[in-house]
Amino acid sequence: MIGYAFMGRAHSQAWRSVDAFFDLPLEPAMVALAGRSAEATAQAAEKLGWAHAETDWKRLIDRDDVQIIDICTPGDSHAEIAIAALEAGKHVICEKPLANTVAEAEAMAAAARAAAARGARSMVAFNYRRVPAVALARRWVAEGRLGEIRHVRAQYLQDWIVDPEFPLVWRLQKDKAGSGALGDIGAHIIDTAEYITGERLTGVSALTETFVKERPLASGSAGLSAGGGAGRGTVTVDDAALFIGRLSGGGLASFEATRFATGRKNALRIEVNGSLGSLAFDFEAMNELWFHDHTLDGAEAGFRRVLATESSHPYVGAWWPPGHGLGYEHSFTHEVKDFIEAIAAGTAPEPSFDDGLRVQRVLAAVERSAADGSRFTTVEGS
Ligand code: SOE
Repeated sequence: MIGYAFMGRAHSQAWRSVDAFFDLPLEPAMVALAGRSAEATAQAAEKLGWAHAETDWKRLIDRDDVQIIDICTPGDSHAEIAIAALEAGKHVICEKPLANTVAEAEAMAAAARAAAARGARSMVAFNYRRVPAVALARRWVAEGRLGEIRHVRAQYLQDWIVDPEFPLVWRLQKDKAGSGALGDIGAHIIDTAEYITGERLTGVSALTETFVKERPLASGSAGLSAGGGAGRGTVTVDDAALFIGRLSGGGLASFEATRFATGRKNALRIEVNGSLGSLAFDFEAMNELWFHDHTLDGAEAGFRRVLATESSHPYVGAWWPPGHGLGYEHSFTHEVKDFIEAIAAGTAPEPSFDDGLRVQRVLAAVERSAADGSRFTTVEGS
């Protein structure tokens, strides 16, 4: 694994737990962790359960006892690492978004297709697909229980940078992260909407905004973009992105990705309205899926709460009895479980790098639309 911050910790928890809860055809070994600082990486390897620590990620690719490369770094290094690993015949799981640009994502997807021909598997870590309630929503839509999809209403609401004195961390720097809320959390709702509906976004119209233009430099940041006063730097990414879109099945969709929804901590919300019914999910109540069956008599219909904790629900049978619930970390365990099974079966894991490339193209379309602004119609007298 490369990187040991938030995503590295979540992935380590997944690699540590997956074999204890699922019957796998292959047992993962946590061989080596790569990071930039020798001391910090050694400490992280010890704490997170990795046998060795390396300060050069290329060494992981050279090791014969490493068959999988797990990329948990900021987006500016995804392409270089993934392409090198795939060309060396390693299986690759890469954090989202796939890359910082469409060009990088295209190169990664091409390398993944070439590597697949040689038996090397690859996956993008859009973990919310593996929340049982989200996978259940996908199952019900695929079974036709919603009928024709008319609307998707998706939000991903956070508030961790509402304080203007929150420092200029890498997620707020375009050269590291590629974009702001759009690529970080907007990518999740794009993938989740396409996963649940099985449809594709064919066009978008967008607005983006950066509310806080400069922030204190993060500790240890050197030579950041100027523009701020002493010890301050310019924010080079969006704080919020709102966009509407057309779905390939003819429906309409709306998306809101923001880090300024004061009071909302990690509220990935999606509602799907179909001709036969609707689904609604909120990650802040991640074990619940709300379902309205429009085929019932109006006198008794309405949204009802399904607790997605039955053993018949996706993934849940490996864990606890009904009603005990799962958490954020379980979605990562589920994704490495599916990845290992695909490797063993010689099948293509989902979401693929091509799926990740499709999300990257939607992100780029949103940025083009927001930059263009030509369709934004001002209100007379405003
Ligand atoms: C920050 O917005 C973040 O950590 C995202 O990068 C993750 O993908 C998401 O799961 C939680 O929020």
